[in-house]
Amino acid sequence: MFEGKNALVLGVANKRSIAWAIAKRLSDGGAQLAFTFQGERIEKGVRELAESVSSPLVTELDVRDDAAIERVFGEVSGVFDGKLDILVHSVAFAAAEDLEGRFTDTPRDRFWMALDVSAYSLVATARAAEPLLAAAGGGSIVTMTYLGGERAVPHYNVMGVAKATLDSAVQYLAWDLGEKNIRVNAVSAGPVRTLAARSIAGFPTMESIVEERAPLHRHIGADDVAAGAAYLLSDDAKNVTGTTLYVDAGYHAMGM
Ligand code: 0WE
Repeated sequence: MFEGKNALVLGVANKRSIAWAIAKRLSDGGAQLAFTFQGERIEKGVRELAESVSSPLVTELDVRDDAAIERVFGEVSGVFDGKLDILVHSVAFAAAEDLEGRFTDTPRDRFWMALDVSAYSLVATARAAEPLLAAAGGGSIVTMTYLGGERAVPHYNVMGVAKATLDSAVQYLAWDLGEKNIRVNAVSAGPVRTLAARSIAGFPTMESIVEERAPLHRHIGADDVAAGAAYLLSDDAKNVTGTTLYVDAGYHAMGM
C-alpha cells in the first residue's frame, strides 16, 4: 500500500506511541521512514525502533524552534531526494499541572506553550513539508486530535483548547495545500494507553467510562488508531481532506 513512499513521523516516544503504531503500519506497507524525537531521555529508544525498520534518518526536533524545523526538513530532503509523500504529526504537550484542577487557572505562558507545541507545530511543519510534498506530486498529512477539543472533558483543559485550534488548522491547511494535491486530515482517537496517558490521574476511570458508554463497548488500541491513520495516508483516501476520522469505538456519537 505504501511501496515507494517516503514518510516523516513526528512524535514517537516509545513502542507504545500512537506514532510508532502508524510508523509500523507504513513500514509494513513498504514505506521508507524518517523520525524525529524530542529530548535525550527517549533518544536511545527511538533510535532502536527506527533501526528495526531500517530508517535512514532519526533526528531531534523541538517543534517550538523554527530553525530546528528548517534543519530537519533539509535533512529529510537529503535522505529522500527532495520528495516526501507522508507527514505524520503525533505531537502534543501541556504542563502536567494544567491537566488537573481548573482550566480557569491556566496561566498565560503555559496556555501559549500548550498551543505552540500541540497546534502551531502542525502549521509550521506543514509549511516546511509543503515543497517536498509538492515535489512528490502531492501527499498526505495526518495529525492526532481528541474529542476534548469539541466538548469539555474534565481535566483535559488547555489541551482541549489546543485541539480545537488544531482541528481548525486542519481545515485551513486543507484549503491552502489542496491546490498542490496535499491532503490534511485528523484522527480523533479514544483514550489509548501511551506514555502520555500513563501519567494522567484518572485514566483508568476514563477508559472504563468509554467502555461502558461507547456503542462498541471496548478499549481503543494504538493499532486501531494506526489503521485509521493508514487509510487517510493511503491513496484510497485521495478525495478525503479537511476531515476528522473518529477511532473511538463510537463514543463521540453518544449524548449520554
Ligand atoms: O492528548 C492527550 C494527552 C496529551 C498530553 C499528555 C500529557 C501527560 C504528561 C499532553 N501533555 C501531557 N503532559 C504531561 O506532562 N490525550 C487525548 C490523552 C488524554 O489526556 C487527558 C485526557 C485524555 C483522554 C488528560 C485529562 C483528561 C483526559
